[in-house]
Amino acid sequence: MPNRKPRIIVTRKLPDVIETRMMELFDARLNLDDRPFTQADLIQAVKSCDVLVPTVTDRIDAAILSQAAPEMKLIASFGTGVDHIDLASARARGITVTNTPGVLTEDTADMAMALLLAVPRRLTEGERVLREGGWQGWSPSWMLGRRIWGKRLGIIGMGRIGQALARRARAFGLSIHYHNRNRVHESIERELEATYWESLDQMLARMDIVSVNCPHTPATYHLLSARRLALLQPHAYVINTSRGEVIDENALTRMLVKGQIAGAGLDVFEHEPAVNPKLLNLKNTVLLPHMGSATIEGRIDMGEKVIINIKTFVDGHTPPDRVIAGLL
Ligand code: 8YV
Repeated sequence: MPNRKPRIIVTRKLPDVIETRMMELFDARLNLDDRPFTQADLIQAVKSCDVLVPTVTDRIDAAILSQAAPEMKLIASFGTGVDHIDLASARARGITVTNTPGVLTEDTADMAMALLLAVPRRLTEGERVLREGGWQGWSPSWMLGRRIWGKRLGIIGMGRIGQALARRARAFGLSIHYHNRNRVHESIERELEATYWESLDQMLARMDIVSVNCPHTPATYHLLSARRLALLQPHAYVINTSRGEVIDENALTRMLVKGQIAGAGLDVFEHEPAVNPKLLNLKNTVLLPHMGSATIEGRIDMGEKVIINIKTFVDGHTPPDRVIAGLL
């Protein structure tokens, strides 16, 4: 790193306290009006900085990385998922990538739990009827949802967020099932009374609610494919707070339209910010605009992690949240 303050470019508006600290520590170029960067803006940025701080809304692909200045040696991403960054190209160009894991676990698990409650209990549907003046008064047979207590929850991806969701779900009387690349430690299984399913197909066929909590990687793209979604029981619900790409959104939508599954709670979509228009008209869906980690505390914690990652890197150490190390 050069013998001057590192030049960092931050692509989106971050909490004031984070931006102030960044200005003190670094030669920081901020995005105060929060206008998303275009591809041309990103190319301009990688040509002129030492460190890029992107978010999930910036697609850092090979074409952009090929324009990076030789000094640009770190992408300190603001967020946990790194599927918006071409990691192989970054590594090959000697660019290290860091993320911000851990600090948004509880917030995201809260959102998954909120969706898990909201869809079967028809929360947003009831609220909409009331606001639109359509409530005729209480009735024993109206607005009936499905009970949460006693149902089977299948968690796909038993990492930090999956486990945090499992803890919440247990308190609501759900039994915990999971599928993961690797079986988690038996002490965790014991604590959560969690049943491991090596076969995702077999788990899907037996769950009442399925929650996606794995990252989007080449291996998990459309993990819930049309074929797998068809294994779900007609009364099953699907929750996704991870990445839209893990589910074949068109196939899911078709099944929801035809009533082949009971409902879905989605905080993420395959082509954000676009949402399959057919989903918008469905009553049995709760749709949120990628709000899983959207708390003030979470955003500040994420910003602090970005700062620590940059600081340790420019000081010549291994950053705590290194996803990949540049090869050169
Ligand atoms: C963040 C997320 O808001 O961290 C992640 O992976 O999905 C979000 O909760 C976003 O990624 C910030 O870049």
